[in-house]
Amino acid sequence: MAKSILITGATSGFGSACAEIFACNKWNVILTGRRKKRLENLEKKLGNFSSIYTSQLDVRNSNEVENLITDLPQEFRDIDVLVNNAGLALGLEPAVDASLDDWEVMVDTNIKGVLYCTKAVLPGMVKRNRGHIINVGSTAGNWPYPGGNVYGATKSFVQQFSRNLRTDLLGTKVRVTNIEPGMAETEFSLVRFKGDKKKAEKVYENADLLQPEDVAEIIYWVVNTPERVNINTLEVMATCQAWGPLQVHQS
Ligand code: NDP
Ligand code: 8X3
Repeated sequence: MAKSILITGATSGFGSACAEIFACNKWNVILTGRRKKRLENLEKKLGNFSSIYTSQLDVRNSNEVENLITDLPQEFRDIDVLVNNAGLALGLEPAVDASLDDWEVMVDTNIKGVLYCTKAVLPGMVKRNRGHIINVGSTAGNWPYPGGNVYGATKSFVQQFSRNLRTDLLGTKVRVTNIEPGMAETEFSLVRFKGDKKKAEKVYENADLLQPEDVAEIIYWVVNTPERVNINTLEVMATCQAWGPLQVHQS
């Protein structure tokens, strides 16, 4: 029987690339996101390779998440892998100038969304004594940068939540991995800069950054390691990215 994967934020970037690689490898794929048209297009594209189920939902809405799980058709019901990928950064201003509304959206999506999806899927995994939760963290959860204030902090939450989940799941065969990519060329910056295409393109200019399919391939590999292997965290950067020096303010 084909395995089943639920991907949040499948309408773009990492999520969409994950949908493609798992569908091409004959997994039953559950695709979610807010943009319905994109879900429909993906279903058309990937439906030739495997069974696809789409659901338009906002991960910030716990009822929508619960209903998705309750209403799944039989062939998708036993979820083997959950990819908690839906997420975003809004703004790059220093904390003093940042918008509180933006902070709340990031907390609600990147933290609460991960919690709602995990809580909805975990009981089935524990009952079946199999499954894998892949959380999409970020280098921003490990390394601070100016303007990364709340976005980075949400990803630190995801990292520690992933570790704590592992400790709670000890004795079961349910695995948990936090994937921590560095800068990657997706719609991430377009969203961060609220549709300002020029600003977004500037971030990726003249740099050979991570591509969505790079991250999807890593996730596919992590999931397909033997069941006895748990990759706890996997941090990955483009070769063209590295840390900077610590800053000193000299007056
Ligand atoms: P994209 O903007 O390309 O994709 C983000 C996805 O998240 C979209 O499919 C979007 O779908 C979905 N999403 C956002 N908010 C919600 C919501 N409230 N409910 C449901 N779905 C939502 O960015 P990436 O692919 O880059 O981002 C994917 C993940 O990777 C995020 O968690 C991000 O923080 C993380 N990340 C990104 C990096 C990068 O440099 N690109 C590096 C490290 C981590 P829709 O709008 O249709 O709802
Ligand atoms: C996205 C990577 O460095 O833009 O998580 O925050 S970064």
